[in-house]
Amino acid sequence: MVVVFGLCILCIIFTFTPYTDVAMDQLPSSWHSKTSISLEEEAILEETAKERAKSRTHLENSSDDTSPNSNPSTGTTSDNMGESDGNASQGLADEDEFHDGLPTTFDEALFPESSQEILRARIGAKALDSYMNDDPTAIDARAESVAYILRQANTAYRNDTVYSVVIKPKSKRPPSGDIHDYTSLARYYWKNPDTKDGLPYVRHDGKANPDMESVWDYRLLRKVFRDCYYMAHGYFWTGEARYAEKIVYRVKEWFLDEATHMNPNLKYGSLIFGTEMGRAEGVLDMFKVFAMFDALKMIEGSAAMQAEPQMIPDLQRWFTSYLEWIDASPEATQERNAHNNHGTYFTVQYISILEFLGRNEEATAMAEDAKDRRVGSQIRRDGAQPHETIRPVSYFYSTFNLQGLMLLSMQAESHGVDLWNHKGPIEFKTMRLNGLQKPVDVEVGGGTIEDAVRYLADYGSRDISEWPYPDAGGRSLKDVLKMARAASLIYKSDFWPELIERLGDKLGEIVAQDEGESESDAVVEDGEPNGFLCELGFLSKASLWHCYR
Ligand SMILES: *[C@@H]1O[C@H](CO)[C@@H](O)[C@H](O)[C@H]1NC(C)=O
Ligand SMILES: *[C@@H]1O[C@H](CO)[C@@H](O)[C@H](O)[C@H]1NC(C)=O
Ligand SMILES: CC(=O)N[C@H]1CO[C@H](CO)[C@@H](O)[C@@H]1O
Repeated sequence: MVVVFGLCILCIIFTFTPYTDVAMDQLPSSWHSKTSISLEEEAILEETAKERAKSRTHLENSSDDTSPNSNPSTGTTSDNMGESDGNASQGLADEDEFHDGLPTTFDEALFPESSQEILRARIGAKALDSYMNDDPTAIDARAESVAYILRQANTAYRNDTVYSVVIKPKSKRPPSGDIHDYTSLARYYWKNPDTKDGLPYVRHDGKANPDMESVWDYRLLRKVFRDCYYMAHGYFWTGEARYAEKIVYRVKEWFLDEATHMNPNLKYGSLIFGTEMGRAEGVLDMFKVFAMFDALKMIEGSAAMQAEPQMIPDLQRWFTSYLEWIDASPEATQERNAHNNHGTYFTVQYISILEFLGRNEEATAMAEDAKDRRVGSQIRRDGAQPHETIRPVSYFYSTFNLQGLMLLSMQAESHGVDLWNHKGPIEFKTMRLNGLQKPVDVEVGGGTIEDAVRYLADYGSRDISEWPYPDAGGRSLKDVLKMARAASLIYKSDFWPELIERLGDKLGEIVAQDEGESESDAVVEDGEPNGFLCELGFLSKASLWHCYR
């Protein structure tokens, strides 16, 4: 009953998108598609919109460590959902003013012997040597990446505010009345002007309700993951023990402490006030939990972890209950059954939790199942991803989904399952996004992840008007470049160097246009520069960590 009601609320959300599949000519020239996106996706979209402005800031100021404009105490959360790669000013802090002696740059002398051994063991001494020595930019890339992560880690370390679901206002408690229940609000829903209590909320497309800002559960959940990930890297690259201590503190605060813990469910994820349950899309809120698991693995040997022998078992109990909730929840089941990025990230999330729980056989089975369910069914032989290109924001979601498929392939690889080279059978799938519009037959299958990366990289390097699908969103070419570089490491095909260069040039052109002047070194990544950490993660076959983004 509840589910049906939830679905009907979703049914109201339509956009009419003319659709022409120029590449394969399979679809009718026009049809209706529903836009139903999660907080995660909305946040990413806003991030892209800001990307141009941000990359400009990076260019101007990223190498300038002495900007008088910096304000480290406020610089950390001006990002949209605690999730963007940050306000450039946060990197410009005059670190000295803190007098806390946290490291700020990569220092060979501080690079722990134990970390060096781990790198050699997980990547292979020979492979690591050739990665670091064959590319003349690798040493600089390492320095740049570590400086970046230390800025993130230091900001995270210094933040002493409470991260917890219990800080939301009383008036924004979910229908259960339990403040420990995680609650995130659907972005475009407003108080109903026609009812006394304003319920149920009604949708105003494209107009975000500022009320959302009063509930920080989503923002803080993601911040826990992000902070832990970067502090763990801080620990790994510098040996600074305080980062590990703070990770333990944050994990206990968010998941375990009596007063501040979150209950193990996302019942009220992406909630529309006035309805009883959250939406399936809310399940996506948790997918970056893999970054926290990576962090816990990276600080395993720290004194802070050894001082808390109960933490991991307690956290495992938490995630065991959480999976029980997922398995029983109709919303989560709807998410599991999604054919697009929602399904991809559902599997990413579920496998990372199984791994954390040591349930490796189930993780392997799920990875095996992902061959056709996630990879085969989503990539066409030309490399397009039909389940994303049918959406109004097509290039961007193709990118987002492919990032998920690459994460998934990394996970699968560590269980001995090869998704990288998997191709699904070529077949026609009847697609209908919300079960209401006329279904259409679309060709799917026949392409690998490499084909999909190549497809996006190639179109990314060309003029935006050449993209054969309607597209109401932007492009995140930096993310595509990162994927292309990773793909070149994984597949080693001949065409990659040229394509990466072409894409890099295109990105440089865009940045230079924005600058109003030409800049030869204009290819600057938002976030962790050059994907250095990401590439090491791929080289280690996920035994070190996963790409954060
Ligand atoms: C700490 O994090 C919270 C939550 O994101 C934020 O509101 C606050 O401004 C941060 N404090 C500092 C000092 O960065
Ligand atoms: C960075 O943060 C500061 C302080 O919160 C803000 O004034 C500034 O506009 C932000 N800059 C960018 C580029 O977002
Ligand atoms: C875009 C931006 O933040 N630019 C700043 C870079 O740093 C100088 C000072 O070093 C500022 O004047 C700019 O406003």
